[in-house]
Amino acid sequence: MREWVTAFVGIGANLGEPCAAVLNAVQVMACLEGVTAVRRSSLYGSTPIESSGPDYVNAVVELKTRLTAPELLAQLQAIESMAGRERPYRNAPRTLDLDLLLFGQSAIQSAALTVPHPRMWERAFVLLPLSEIAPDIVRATELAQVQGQTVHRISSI
Ligand code: A4P
Ligand code: MG
Repeated sequence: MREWVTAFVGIGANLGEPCAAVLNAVQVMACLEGVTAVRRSSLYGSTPIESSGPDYVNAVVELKTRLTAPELLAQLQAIESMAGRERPYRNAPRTLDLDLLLFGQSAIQSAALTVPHPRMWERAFVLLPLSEIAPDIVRATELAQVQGQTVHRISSI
C-alpha cells in the first residue's frame, strides 16, 4: 500500500466570488479519495503580482495523500475546471488556481509538474499563509524578502 505523504497546495482566485471559490475548493479537496487531514490557513487578500484584475484571495492548505504527485495535480486541475477556470493567457485573472507547492520531500521536474513550485519563495501570498500552518517550513529571512508585497489577512480562521 502507498505511504501517506504531506503535501501543500496554494489556492488563488480573483474573479467571480473568490472567497467562496477558495472555501469550496478546500471542501472538495477534503472529499477526494486518497486525501485526508486537510488543514487550511486563514484567507489573505493580495494585490495581483505579474497578473491583473481585482485583488486576489489566497490561502494554503496542508493535506495528507496517498495519491502520487501527478495524480494529485490532475485532481487539482479537475477542481479548477469545475470552478470555471479559463486560460486565455499566462497569469490571466482566474476563478480558481490550485498550485502544488510541496509534496513531501520530493523534487519533481517534468513537463507538467515542477515541485517545489518554482515561484513560491518569491511570493508573500504563498509564504504568509504557509508560515501560518507550517511555521517550520518558512524561515524568517524568506518572509523578510517578500515583506514589501501587499498581503493582509482577511479571515481569522
Ligand atoms: N505546473 C507545473 N508545476 C506545477 C505545480 N507545482 N502546480 C504546470 C501546479 N501546476 C504546475 O499552470 C500552467 C501549467 O503549470 C499547468 O498546466 C501545470 O501542468 P496554470 O495554472 O494553467 O497557469 P498559471 O497559473 O497562469 O501559471 P502559473 O505558472 O501556475 O502561474 P503562477 O506562478 O501560479 O502565478 N498574484 C496574487 N496576488 N495572487 C495569486 O494567486 N497567482 C498568479 C499565478 C500570478 N499572480 C498572483 C497569483
Ligand atoms: Mg497555476
